[in-house]
Amino acid sequence: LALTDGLRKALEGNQFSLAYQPKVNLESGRMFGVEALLRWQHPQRGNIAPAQFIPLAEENGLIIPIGEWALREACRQARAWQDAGLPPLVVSVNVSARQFDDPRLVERVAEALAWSGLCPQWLELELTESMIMRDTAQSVAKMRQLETMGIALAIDDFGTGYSSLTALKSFPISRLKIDQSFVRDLAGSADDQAITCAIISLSHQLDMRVIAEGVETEQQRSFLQQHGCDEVQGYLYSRPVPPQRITAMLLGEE
Ligand code: G
Ligand code: G
Ligand code: MN
Ligand code: NA
Repeated sequence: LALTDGLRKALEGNQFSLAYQPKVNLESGRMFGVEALLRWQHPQRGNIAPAQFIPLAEENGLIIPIGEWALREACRQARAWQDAGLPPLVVSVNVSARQFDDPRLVERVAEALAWSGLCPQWLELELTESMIMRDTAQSVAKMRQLETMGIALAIDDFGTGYSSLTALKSFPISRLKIDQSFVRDLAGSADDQAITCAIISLSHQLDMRVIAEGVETEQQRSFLQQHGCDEVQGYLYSRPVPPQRITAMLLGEE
């Protein structure tokens, strides 16, 4: 209850920020994008993890204004990097089920782009299987609207939900994100290796790119590269960091 109360005040109190985690192309070794991840600095309790407050915000609907703030802030930051003359990055923003169901989602995304001046080709939304598989016809319609605007769509945590492969084919998705649970024991688990290779193959068969999350070791990276994975994200490259650190990376300072 206390936490919910705090959440209500957090937006006006400027207690949210975004951390950014690099996404790296395995062929070129270059950072091509970043995932924006919410951070909440509570005045008394300090940092509160998204795993704690996002479910709460989903429940009480505060995820709508909080998610809108995150979307706008990520677009603003991506445009600011471009205005500083840095190589453009695709910025990925997580969308939760309640946000996806919001009838105003498409309008809010369009507004965030217009407000920030970011071209749609530099924005990607990360959706989950569960949220788009519930009502596939309606999801396709909504995703087509977003695609028509020119933004990219990815499926997050892929392999952990139930995807109908028939539905998957009909969605305008440009990227699958292999869930980190399959990457964790990649070096030692034949099952996880098989699943990972299957997801890579499925992605390419469906003309999508594929990124692995939670890559922490050189062994994992090398397996993924050898098996044709396009991109990686994880502590091996960088933890989620404040935007200034991304700026420094783009400048080649770190
Ligand atoms: O940053 P961390 O690794 O702890 O993220 C935990 C979870 O919080 C992830 O599942 C992520 O998708 C979710 N999350 C992080 N930032 C956002 C956000 O801006 N909006 C939504 N809806 N979820 C987010
Ligand atoms: O659900 P989603 O994929 O949006 O959330 C990503 C989460 O994974 C964030 O909480 C982020 O901090 C975390 N994360 C990112 N890279 C790694 C990694 O290499 N290892 C681990 N254990 N977690 C990671
Ligand atoms: Mn994500
Ligand atoms: Na994920």
